[in-house]
Amino acid sequence: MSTTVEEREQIKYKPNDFKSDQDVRWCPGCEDYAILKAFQTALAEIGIAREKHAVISGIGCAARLPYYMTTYGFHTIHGRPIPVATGVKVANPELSVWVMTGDGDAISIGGNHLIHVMRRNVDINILLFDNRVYGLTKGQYSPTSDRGTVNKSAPMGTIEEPAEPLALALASGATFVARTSAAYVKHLVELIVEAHKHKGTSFIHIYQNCYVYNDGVFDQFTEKDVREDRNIVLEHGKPLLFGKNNDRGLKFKDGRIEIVEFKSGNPPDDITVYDETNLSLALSLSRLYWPEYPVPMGIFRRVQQPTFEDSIQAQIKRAKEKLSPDINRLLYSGDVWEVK
Ligand SMILES: Cc1ncc(C[n+]2csc(CCOP(=O)(O)OP(=O)(O)O)c2C)c(N)n1
Ligand code: SF4
Repeated sequence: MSTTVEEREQIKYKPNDFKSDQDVRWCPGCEDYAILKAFQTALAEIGIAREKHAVISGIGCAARLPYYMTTYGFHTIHGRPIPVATGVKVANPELSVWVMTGDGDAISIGGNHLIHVMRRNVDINILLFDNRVYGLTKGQYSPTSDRGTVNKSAPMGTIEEPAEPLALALASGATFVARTSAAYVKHLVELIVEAHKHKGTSFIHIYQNCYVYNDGVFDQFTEKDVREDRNIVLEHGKPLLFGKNNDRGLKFKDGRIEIVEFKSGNPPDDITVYDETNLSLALSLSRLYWPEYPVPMGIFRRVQQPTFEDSIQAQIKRAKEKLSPDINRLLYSGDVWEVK
């Protein structure tokens, strides 16, 4: 018996309801599996009908993800998932639109689109799988690779400063910006659910281990025994504290971040309280990195602004009311001539 969308919306989904019949083709040990699992878990929690989601990707290992979902999906071309997703959202604002992209796809060839989607505030959700390497094409360095990375495409080490995706997103005007690691699945699920709730472009930067071509690049701060000392979790309205022994915090003063050490459990009053609407604070935190600083995770920025598709719909409505559309009048207006 067939069911209506409304009836299906009442169904309580389980993560496996979002699993397609396709064989997952990532290498054994790849953290893309963890992101897929987190995404399926989050969509089950979000609970809207499967056909109300569209998952769009470019090309790369990360970009295979739409095949593994029982939602709508489109595996497009390298670097172009964002323009396609923008078109999908503008044409059908009812859809929840997701972009699955790698650091090559989003920051190299697709970097321009990333800037402009954020500036426009299209209500789509972008998950950046950052493994700091081109996985699909067998291990060339990417724009997020650390300076000095040695691999087949840089046998003597890269000589470039890496791009910082979060700083790029913040500077481009993104209204929801977050970071986590594929090693923190529960946190990733929470961020995906929050991204879905946000109206406007949501950007989640995910550190993702490529087991084959760049294994262990994030281990220094994501391994279980060091996490608490080498990460700091940002929470709106809460002081910036970290450390297994609850004995360190961050102070934001005169545009700079300072680490403050204190007696366990006794933070001084001048530890900065996180404010997800403070752009300068978010930008300063986006540049912190281990070993000088703990690596920040969580929601860096969340603000409400008009979305691109709402503004388009409003403008179409105003134009219709004001201009009483007439296609013939349009075609024969201005510089029109007949070729005989
Ligand atoms: C126009 C174009 N240029 C280059 C390529 C080759 N290519 C395919 S995937 C890729 C990079 C993949 O890296 P990333 O986006 O970081 O994803 P990952 O495979 O690491 O998940 C490149 C350069 C292509 N398919 N199309
Ligand atoms: S090449 Fe790397 S990113 Fe691609 S599937 Fe294999 S482990 Fe994952």
